[in-house]
Amino acid sequence: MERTFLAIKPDGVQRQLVGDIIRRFEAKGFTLVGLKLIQVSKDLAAEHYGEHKEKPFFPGLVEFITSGPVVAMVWEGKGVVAAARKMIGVTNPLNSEPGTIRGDYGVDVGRNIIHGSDAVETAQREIALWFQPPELMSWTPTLTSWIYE
Ligand code: D4T
Repeated sequence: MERTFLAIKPDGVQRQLVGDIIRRFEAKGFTLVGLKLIQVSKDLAAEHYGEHKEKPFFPGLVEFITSGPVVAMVWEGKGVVAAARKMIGVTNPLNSEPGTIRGDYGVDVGRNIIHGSDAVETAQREIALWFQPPELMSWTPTLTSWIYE
């Protein structure tokens, strides 16, 4: 079963959106298999956002992501990587559709509330970066047969 990595950024935690965000993914039918509240180190932030190292917004991005608690999560389900990106919205919250997380709650690109892996391979890399294998649970919700045919 496919897995994705999601992280509620410090703005989402400060704005008390954790419960709402988790509720959306639970209600959709996806399964939570990893969850922790962490203070992100500069090293982890730089590694996670390595592809943006040369971008002008990189220092501010690292500063922001390390500025307070982050909720790191792994979610499992059919097509969860692409579905989560749709539920999150596009990078700039002002361009995100209402009904998406960023579309409902965000304004600025540097305060876009949540991260979601952009592809299955990226998800695998990010899950390995943020979680140790024993921190991930493999379990079958009793609702499964009401979500999958
Ligand atoms: P993340 O990776 O946080 O889920 O965001 P996206 O996948 O939607 O977007 P991204 O990788 O292009 O950007 C990573 C991160 O950088 C911030 N950012 C981005 C910023 O502060 N200023 C900018 O101009 C851009 C393009 C927001 C998300």
